[in-house]
Amino acid sequence: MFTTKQTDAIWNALNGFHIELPSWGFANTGTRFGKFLQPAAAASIEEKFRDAGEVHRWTGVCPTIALHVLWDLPRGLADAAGVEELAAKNGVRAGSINPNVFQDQAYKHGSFGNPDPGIRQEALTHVLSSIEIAQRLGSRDLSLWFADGSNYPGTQNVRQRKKWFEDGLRAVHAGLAKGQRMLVEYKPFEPAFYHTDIADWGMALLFAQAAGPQAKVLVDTGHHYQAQNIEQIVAWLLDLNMLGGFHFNDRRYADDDLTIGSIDPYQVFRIFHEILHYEWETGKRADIAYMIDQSHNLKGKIEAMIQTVSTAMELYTKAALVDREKLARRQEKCELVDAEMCLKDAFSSDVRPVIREWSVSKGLPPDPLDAFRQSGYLERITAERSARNMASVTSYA
Ligand code: AFD
Ligand code: MN
Ligand code: MN
Repeated sequence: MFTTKQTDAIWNALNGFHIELPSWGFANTGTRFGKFLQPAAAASIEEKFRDAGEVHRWTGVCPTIALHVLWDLPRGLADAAGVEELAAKNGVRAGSINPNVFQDQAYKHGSFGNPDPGIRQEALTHVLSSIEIAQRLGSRDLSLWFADGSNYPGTQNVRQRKKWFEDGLRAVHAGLAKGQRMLVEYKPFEPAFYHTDIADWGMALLFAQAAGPQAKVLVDTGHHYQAQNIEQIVAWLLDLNMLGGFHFNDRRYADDDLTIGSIDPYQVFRIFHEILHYEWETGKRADIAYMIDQSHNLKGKIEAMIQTVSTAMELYTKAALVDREKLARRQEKCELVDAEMCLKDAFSSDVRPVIREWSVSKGLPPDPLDAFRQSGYLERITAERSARNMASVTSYA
């Protein structure tokens, strides 16, 4: 059983915990080998808001939904008014705004890093229009991911592209309103397979610092080489006040976009621990956007999202159980096993009963997944959407 101090730590952690849902996590997605369509998948921003509202209704910690400009607001600013209505109707607000400079044919050789100045300008114009949408929707964060890179040695001038990115990101920063942030995301490879222009946390950090004080780094947990120590990167960015937020997912091999904690829950726990230890040591709340960036290709979209949110709550509250005074003393004295046990004791605690108590105290169900399954919502949207969703499926005999 937990002491009062431990129970309070869990409750305090939950009272301040929010995690943002990705609109694209409710729609049919796939791999480069194709998509397996789901009868109940969302196919419009209306349906994505509705499904996100369902996840927030049962979990209570997902008040915002990240939007992808081209996919969710194809008419740009003209679609913003509709988004506000959807937010009011479904109880979730627009969260971070994701420009899309990686799908259009024009971006075949890159966006901000494209040798063609006209295409670099086209990409910048799109990102600046995304800032306008963010301002219109009251979204603080612009979430920037670039697929830019090259596939073969010698095909692009890496240093020149670095300069073009510095210019482009500086121009984006100049377009930000007061209080807005631009989060620069890095990724070592995919879709580029020889070099990616923003390939690691160091490049993202330097680009963000060059762009201006409202630029921060976005850590996508799937965007690291297998052996990388992500929590060490998190600790450095915290210390530099350059950690803007996360795209959470899990991975076995690469950017697999699996549900949080499905492969390595201890790694997510260690990331949360670094953040909570920073807050304990500094007395400052880390101003971090916790966001999900997953692609539920095969799992049911809404079930997978509820599972993800519940897992994030568990790992975050486990990290809140670390006895920080004891840990600090043991680290100073290099009492290695005892120091490590401060983390392992917290990680091995079953926080689910206390989370259930907290949920019930907030008028939420003790088991959000069960509540969702009992609600009949999945049956209703399947009846509404399956004919449309499965119409394009042709079975191969
Ligand atoms: C893909 C990219 C990157 C980006 C996300 C949403 O790898 O993580 O943040 O799409 O645009 O997962
Ligand atoms: Mn991401
Ligand atoms: Mn990714």
